[in-house]
Amino acid sequence: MERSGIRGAAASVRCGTPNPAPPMIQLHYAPSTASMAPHMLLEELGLPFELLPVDREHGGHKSPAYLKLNPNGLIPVMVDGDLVLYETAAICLHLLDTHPDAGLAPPVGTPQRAHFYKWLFWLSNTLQPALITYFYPDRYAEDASAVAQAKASAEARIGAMLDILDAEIAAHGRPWLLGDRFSAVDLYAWMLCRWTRGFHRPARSLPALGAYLQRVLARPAVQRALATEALKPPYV
Ligand SMILES: N[C@@H](CCC(=O)N[C@@H](CS)C(=O)NCC(=O)O)C(=O)O
Repeated sequence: MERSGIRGAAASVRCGTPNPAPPMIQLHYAPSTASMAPHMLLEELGLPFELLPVDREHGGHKSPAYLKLNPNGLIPVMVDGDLVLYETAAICLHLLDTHPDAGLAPPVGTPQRAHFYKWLFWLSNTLQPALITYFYPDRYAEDASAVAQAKASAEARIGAMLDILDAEIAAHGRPWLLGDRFSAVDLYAWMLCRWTRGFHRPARSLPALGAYLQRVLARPAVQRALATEALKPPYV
């Protein structure tokens, strides 16, 4: 599935010398999974890219061909020329590093950049694993009651993490997680908050966090990614 061949992938010729365009970035993805963050980021960056659907239903992410790209058998994987990269946060950082002028992360070496790292790591190594426990509790417990307990305890821990996000946004009173500057952590946070939409106390129900999620949702790049992934409301 080619998503954005429409945007400038053609080779150009100058003074008779072929000047082939660089290969298009490819993102191995499945709708509503962790591939959403790099997908939305690619849209924000306005880059040409190709989405390659992974057939999750039939274990496409565990196939020998996919395991060569990511031996963990997890989605997403990004291919950028010779670079094959897994881990969602690493993919986002690579896209930001290669497109510094887009301004989707604060400048390196600044306190704002340090907070950007803090949130990116917190989201990917604290909130995201707790969500994985919630969605796959049977991987963490054996019998039915222990599985139910693992799920309930994950939901409670995630609730406390959502409170931290809500408190941060309420405390600074600015539109985005870092304050006045929209950045890639907003996309990452939105993706993870979206996954709580079936919770007893979803992210959208928290006052400051709920309004923030609507601001991220309103971004045209986010809308384009949702449409491409054929997702249906409620989006968050
Ligand atoms: N740490 C990995 C986690 C990725 C991950 O958990 N992907 C999920 C989809 S959201 C997946 O592929 N799950 C399939 C499975 O666990 O078998 C990352 O951030 O890329």
